[in-house]
Amino acid sequence: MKQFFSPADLGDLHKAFQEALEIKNNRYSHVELGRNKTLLLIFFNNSLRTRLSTQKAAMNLGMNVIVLDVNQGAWKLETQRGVIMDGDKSEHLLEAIPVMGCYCDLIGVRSFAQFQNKADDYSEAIINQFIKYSGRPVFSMESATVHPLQAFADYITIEEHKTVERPRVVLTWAPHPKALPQAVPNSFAQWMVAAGYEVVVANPEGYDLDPQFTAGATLTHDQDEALRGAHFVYAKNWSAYDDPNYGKVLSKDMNWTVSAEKMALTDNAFFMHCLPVRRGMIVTDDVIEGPRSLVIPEAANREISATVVIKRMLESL
Ligand code: AN0
Ligand code: CP
Repeated sequence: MKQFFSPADLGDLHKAFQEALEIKNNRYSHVELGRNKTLLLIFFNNSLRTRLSTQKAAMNLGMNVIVLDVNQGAWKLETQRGVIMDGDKSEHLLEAIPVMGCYCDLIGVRSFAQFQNKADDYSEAIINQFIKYSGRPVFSMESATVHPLQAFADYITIEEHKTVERPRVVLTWAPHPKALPQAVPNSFAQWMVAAGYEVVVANPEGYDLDPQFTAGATLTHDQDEALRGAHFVYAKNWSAYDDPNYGKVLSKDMNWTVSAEKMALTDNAFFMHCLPVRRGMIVTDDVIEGPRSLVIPEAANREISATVVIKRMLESL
């Protein structure tokens, strides 16, 4: 595997789940695979889970790991070509990327949508430059439009907890004070459809996601209707995708907060969220702390999804 963005990169998802279970059972079983190999993790944005779980995954595989927080200690990077660099940016991404590629065998990149130019964001302009100019296999650690390590961990978590063959999995928008990317919901919808589940996406008007990611899901603006009969409820905020409001916050409607009353509409559903989560906005304390909350198992499975992905990349070096 040379790159990791979508479920198609993993091939058969059920096989990937079996591989994940084997790794979870013995996470050091491939500790020789990464000997004398180096993983470089580049963060343009903050992270707790991705930073820790991806480092741990690489250590499970015997790799060396270098972590670079681009905005803390590195030179400020220009990302646009053709500009006169007379401002505060000392180095261009087009030199920085091949230099970084010299020091490692694999690269993970976190670079959120910038909400300045939708075409740049949706063409994954930043991470595609890493693919083009680093000479190394590259995986997304949440790039502009996708968060596949999260969606793979969520898929593993649902397979572990489902009690029916084809669960009803509901992705619901919930309110948040700041503009957030569409990457997590895009990938979640895409992976859950690929897994063959009954997928419902519920959001207020104006918050419809890019149809390329929701194809195969049922779309609704009625959260209560979506929640009826749900086996898994996945809450997430995202900003508007449609023009002319791309990247904007259009609503903070607290009627969309996932509460015990909302969960009572479901078929005793599990509650899921990728974290970090804002309590009282996205979800109430009782729901996230309750016995049906899977937020910690999801986070734990980030180590497992990352181990499978890095293992597959090492195998194809
Ligand atoms: C980010 C997002 O919504 O994409 C990261 C989630 C994994 N969340 C925040 O910035 C709060
Ligand atoms: N879920 C997730 O990716 O969290 P971080 O932003 O903390 O890495």
